[in-house]
Amino acid sequence: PSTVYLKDYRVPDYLVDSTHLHFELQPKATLVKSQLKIRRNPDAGEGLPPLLLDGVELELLSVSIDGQLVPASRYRELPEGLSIPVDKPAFVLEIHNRINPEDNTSLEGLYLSNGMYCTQCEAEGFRKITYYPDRPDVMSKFTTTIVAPRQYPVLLSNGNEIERGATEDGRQFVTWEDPFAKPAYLFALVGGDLQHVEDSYTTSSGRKVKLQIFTEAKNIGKCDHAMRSLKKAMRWDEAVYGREYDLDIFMVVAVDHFNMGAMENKGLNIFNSACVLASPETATDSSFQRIESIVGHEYFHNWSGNRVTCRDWFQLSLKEGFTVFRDAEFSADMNSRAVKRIEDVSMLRTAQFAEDAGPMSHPVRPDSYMEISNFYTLTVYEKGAEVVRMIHTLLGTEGFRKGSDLYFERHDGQAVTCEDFVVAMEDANGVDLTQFRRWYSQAGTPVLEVTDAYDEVNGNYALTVKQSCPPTPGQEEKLPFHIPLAIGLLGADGGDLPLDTSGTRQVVLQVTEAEQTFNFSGLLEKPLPSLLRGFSAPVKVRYGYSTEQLLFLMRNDADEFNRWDAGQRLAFMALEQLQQAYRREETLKLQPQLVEAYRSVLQNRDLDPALVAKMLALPSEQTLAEEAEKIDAEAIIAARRFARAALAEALKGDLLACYQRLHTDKPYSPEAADIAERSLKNACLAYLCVTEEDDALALAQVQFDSAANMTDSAAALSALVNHGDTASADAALESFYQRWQQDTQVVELWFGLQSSSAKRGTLENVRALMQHPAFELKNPNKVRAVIGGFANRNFTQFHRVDGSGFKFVAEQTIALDKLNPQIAARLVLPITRWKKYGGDLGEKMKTALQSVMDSGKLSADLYEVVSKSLV
Ligand code: HT7
Ligand code: ZN
Repeated sequence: PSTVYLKDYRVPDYLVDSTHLHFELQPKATLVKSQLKIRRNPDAGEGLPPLLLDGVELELLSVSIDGQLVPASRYRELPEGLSIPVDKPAFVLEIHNRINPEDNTSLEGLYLSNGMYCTQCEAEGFRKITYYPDRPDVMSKFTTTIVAPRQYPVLLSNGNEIERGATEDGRQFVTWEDPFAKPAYLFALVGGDLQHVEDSYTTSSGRKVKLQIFTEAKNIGKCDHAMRSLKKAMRWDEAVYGREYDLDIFMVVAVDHFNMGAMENKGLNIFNSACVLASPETATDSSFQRIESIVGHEYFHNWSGNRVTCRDWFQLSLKEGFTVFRDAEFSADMNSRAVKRIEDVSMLRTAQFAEDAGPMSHPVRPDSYMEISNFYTLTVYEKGAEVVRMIHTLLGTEGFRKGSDLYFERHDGQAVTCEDFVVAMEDANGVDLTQFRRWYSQAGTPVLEVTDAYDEVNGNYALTVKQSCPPTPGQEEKLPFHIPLAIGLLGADGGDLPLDTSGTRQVVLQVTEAEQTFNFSGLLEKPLPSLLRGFSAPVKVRYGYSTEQLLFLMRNDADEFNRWDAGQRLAFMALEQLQQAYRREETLKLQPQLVEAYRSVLQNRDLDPALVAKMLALPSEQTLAEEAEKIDAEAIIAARRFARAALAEALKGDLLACYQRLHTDKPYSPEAADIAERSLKNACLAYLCVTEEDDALALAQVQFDSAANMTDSAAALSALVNHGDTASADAALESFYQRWQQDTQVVELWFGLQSSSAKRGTLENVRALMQHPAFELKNPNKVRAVIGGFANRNFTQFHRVDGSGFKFVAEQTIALDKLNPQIAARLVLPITRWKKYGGDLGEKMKTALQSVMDSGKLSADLYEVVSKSLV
C-alpha cells in the first residue's frame, strides 16, 4: 500500500454540482446508476486533465458523457478507479455499475445487516458503491432514488422525501432530495422491513422538525431514551452554540453490524444498535449514558462536520475533536461534570497516552497515512477534543463562542482545515495562537516537572515548570507547547489562598517556555499547589507530593477532579510499593493511610455518590501499565489484586453499611442522581464480594435474583462470575442467558462479562465462547465483546506467561482480516506494544505480531499497523 502525505494536497481537478443516484436493490447484484454534473474546477489550473474517479470492487457496466456511450477503449479501469479523458469543461457523466451487498463483510459501502440494506461511507466507503471523486472537498447536491421489492417497505436516504410510487414490475420506489451540498462520505441509504417511533421538535425559530428512529420490530420498545437524548441535544446546541437544525426531518436507524459507534450522515444518522437501543430492563446505566453522548455527538456533527466539513482526511480532528468536545460538554451539563471529566481523563490517560507513546503515535493532525481508517484514533478524537478544550480555557466561554460563531459563519458550506478553525478563534478574539498550533503538529504526551520554593521572609512563592516531550516516530525533537496550566494554592485550612490583590483563587498559567517560573507574592504561609485543575491540558505532571499532602488534597481541594486525582496518585504510590515488594518476594502490606483515606471517602455523605464510586476505584491494570517504564504484568496483577483484597477486608463494615443504605426498592430512573447511587452501591457490592465471604456473595445472589433493571442485574452477575464458587457462577450465567438470549445487546453484555473476567475468561473459555451459536465473526460487536474483551479488558489472562493470549489475538486477527480489515487492524493493537514489555513476554508478543506479518497478503489496514509496529 502507498502512503498519502498532507504536503501533497491539491485541490480537485473537477467539481460535481449535482449527483443523481438510482439504486435497484438486490442482495447479490444491486444496480447503481449515477448521473453527475461535472465541471472543471477554476482553481485547479489550465487544461483538461483526465477525470480520475475512485472505485473499488465495482463491476462497471457503462460510461456515458452527455448521453453518448463512451466506448471501453476510451477510458481506463485502474486498480482502484477509473480514468476518463475529458474534452470539454462541463458535461454530464453517467455511469452504471453493479455491486454485491450480501458478500460485503467489510461493512464499508452498501451491505446487508440482518436482511437490512445499509451504507457506511466515511471515510472512503462511497467508492465501494460507485465511481466518484470520493474526497471530502468535492461537495455536491444529491438526489437518490431507491427501487426495491416490497419486502423492503422502508427506503431511506438523505434529505426530504420528494416522490414515491410503484414500478411496472411491482416493486416500489422512493426518491429523496438533499438540499445541502455534501461530500460523498455523508451519503446514506437504508432499505428494510423496519418500524419506527416518531416525535417532533420545534426549533427556537419555530420550525417543526419530524424526528424518527427506525429499528427492527422487536426493538421498537428500546428507542425512547435515544429520542429523549436527541431532543435534549437539539435544545443544548441552540442554547450553547446558537445552532439550529436545518432540515424538516431527522432520522436515526439502528443496525446490528457496524464498524464504529454511529455515523452522522446528513439527516439520516446510522447507529450501531448497541449505541442507540436501551430499556431499563436490558441496558445498564453506562449504556444509557453512552447513548446520550453518542446521540448528541452525531447530532452535533450536523454543524461541526456537515455544514462545515473537512478539506481532506488529515483534518479529521477538525470535526471529530471539536464534536467530542461538544458532546463531552453536553454530557457534563446533563450529568455530573466532575464524574464525566474523570471518566474521560481516565480513558485518555490509559489508552490515548499509550497510543501517543506507541508505534502508531501521530499528531492530532497526522502528516501521512496508508489507510485513513487507522486514524480514527483516540489521538484524533480524544486528544483532539482536549486541544479544543484548551482553546476554550484560553479564550473563556464567551471568547470561545465568538470564535465558533465566526467559524460557522465564515465557513458554512465549505470544506476546511484545522488551521481555519484556529484562525477563526484568533480573529474573533484578537489573540495569537501561533505557538498553540504545535498541539496539532507534534505527537507525544508532554511531561511537566514542577518544583516550588517559598520564601517566608517576603511571602514569595515560586513555581517552576519544566516541559519536555518524548520522541515519537519521525519526530525526535519537540518545540515547547503552549500549555494552559490551571492551578490553585491551598492554605493550611484547606481553602484556596488569594493569588493576587483582587482575590482570585484559581489561575491559568500560560506555560510556553521549556522552563519557566511563576511568582506569587503576599502569601503568609507556604501553600500546597493543586496542579492541572480539571485536567486543563493533556499532559503528565510530576511533582514530589508526599503521602500527607495527597491526603490533604483528597480531603480539601476545591477542584473535585483534583480530589479524585490526589486519591489516584496516592493509590498509584501504594501500588508501586506493592509491586516492588512483590518483585523482592517480601510480604505485601497496604499503606494504612490509603485504607483510612478510602474509609473517609466512603463515609462522606456530602460528596456526590458517583464521585465516591470513582474515588474508591484503584487505577486499572492498564493505567498502571501505561505509567510504568517497562511493564511487569505479573507484579501489576499481584499488587492490584492484593490492594483490592486488603481494602475490601479492612472496609467491609463501611461497604456493607453503604450498600444497605443505597439498596432500596426505588423504581428505576436513568436520571443522574439515581445513576450515581447505583454506581456507588454496585461498587460496594463488587468490593464486598472480593472478600469471597458467603454473606457478601449471598447479597450478590439476592440482587441477581431480584433485580428489576439491567444495571443491578449485570453488577450482581459480574460479582458472581468474578468471585465465589464456579457452580454459582455457572448457574447465574446460564439463567441469565436463558432469560435474555433473544436480546442481541444483552447477549453482547453476557459475552463481555465472561471474556473480560480474570477468573472466568481463560483462553479455553474464550475459545468456547467463539463456538457459541450467538457468536459471529462477521459481527464487530461480537468480536469486540469476546475477543476484544479478552485482549483489552482481561489483563490477567491476556498476559499469561506462556504467550498463548498473544498468539490467540494474532490468529484471530489473521482470520478477521479476510472479512473485515478495519476491525482486524483494531484487534491487533494490543499486541503491537511489545517494546514496552521487558524480557520474555515482550519477545513472545513480538513473535505473535510477526506471525501476522508472515501470514500472507494482508489488507492495507492491517499491513500499516503491523509493519509500523515491527520497526
Ligand atoms: N464520523 C463517524 C466515523 C465513522 C467511521 C469511520 C471509519 C469506519 C467506520 C465508521 N463509522 C463511523 C463516527 C463519528 O465520529 O461520529
Ligand atoms: Zn464524530
